[in-house]
Amino acid sequence: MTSSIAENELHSHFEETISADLRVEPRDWMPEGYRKTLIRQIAQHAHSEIIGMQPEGAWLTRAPSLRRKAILTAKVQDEAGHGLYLYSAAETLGADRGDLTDKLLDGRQKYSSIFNYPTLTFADVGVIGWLVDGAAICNQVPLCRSSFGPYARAMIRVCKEESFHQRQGYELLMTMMGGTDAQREMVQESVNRWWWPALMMFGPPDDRSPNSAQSMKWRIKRHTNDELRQRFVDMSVPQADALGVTFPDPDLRWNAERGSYDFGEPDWTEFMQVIAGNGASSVERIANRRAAHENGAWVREAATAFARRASTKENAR
Ligand code: BYC
Repeated sequence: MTSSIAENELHSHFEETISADLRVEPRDWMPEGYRKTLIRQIAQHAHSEIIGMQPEGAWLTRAPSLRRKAILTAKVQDEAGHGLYLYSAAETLGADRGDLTDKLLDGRQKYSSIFNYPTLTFADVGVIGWLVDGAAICNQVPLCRSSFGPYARAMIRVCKEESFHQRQGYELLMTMMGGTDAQREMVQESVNRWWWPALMMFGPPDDRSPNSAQSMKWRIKRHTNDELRQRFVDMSVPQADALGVTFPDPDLRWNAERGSYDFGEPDWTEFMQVIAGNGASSVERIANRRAAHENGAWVREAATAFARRASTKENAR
């Protein structure tokens, strides 16, 4: 009886915190569903950052100049940093990082669909910066106001860095568009391959998004998948015009009544296939991640041995 009264009070306090638009912090009481949803989303996000190093990382040894190589190295390292902030945010909810990695490797947790496509040309590096980081920013800026404090704070830093990534991608494409016909064709061909997968990053349409309604109530998410997808299309079309490329969508046109662009439907069957682990590069991405994890075992062993020794010394004092 007493405990259920106490539980009700905790619940009301949690609801008041959410409706006053304050932040829930790790030591605060929270419903189990809220904790689980956050761990699911933050882990998926962290895995995406880490797996997301691979498609661009594949071009590090083939960058066309020292300058491009230095820029790309810095970007890929930034993504590793984002993964680390996010795993740390998940740990504040009681998740164990080793366990999250196991779940990624055996397919119990997902990572973003976008990283299951191969990078075939150097133009892909620019297009990923422009469209993939662009979509990530569109999705993540509202997450800076997410109700869970550590996630919201991690997002502020991530978004600053992603904006820089988007600029470098766009600048690379601008340079290529000012080059030869072959370079311009390479950019257009890359845009044609990445446009639809970029739209899929926002998740399934709202009427097929099982988690959105509850996540919006808890203010983990601030906008629905379709709202953010629309925002991204509206933002990207003028950028494509300025660049001199087109998007591969015959239904894309300005709708003056809505004050937004109408656009076609992404291939949701392809999306479901990709998130089920059947994307063109899915097997390779997980195999590389597994190999990196296994090759890093000695580092983890050394680090934990050092931590154990340090704490034994501390206790002996
Ligand atoms: N890919 O009910 P829904 C980046 C799953 S990369 C794979 O709408 P929710 C970057 C979803 O998890 C971007 N799976 O879900 C890095 C759920 O399955 P489970 C990473 C997807 O969570 C390097 C099911 O489909 N960003 O930053 O309400 C270089 C039903 O979906 C996807 C984030 O993760 C997808 N695209 O909404 C450059 C942002 N979409 O978990 C860039 C944070 C949906 O029930 N995450 N699913 O098995 C979010 O905002 C939300 O989790 C989503 C999905 C909008 C992605």
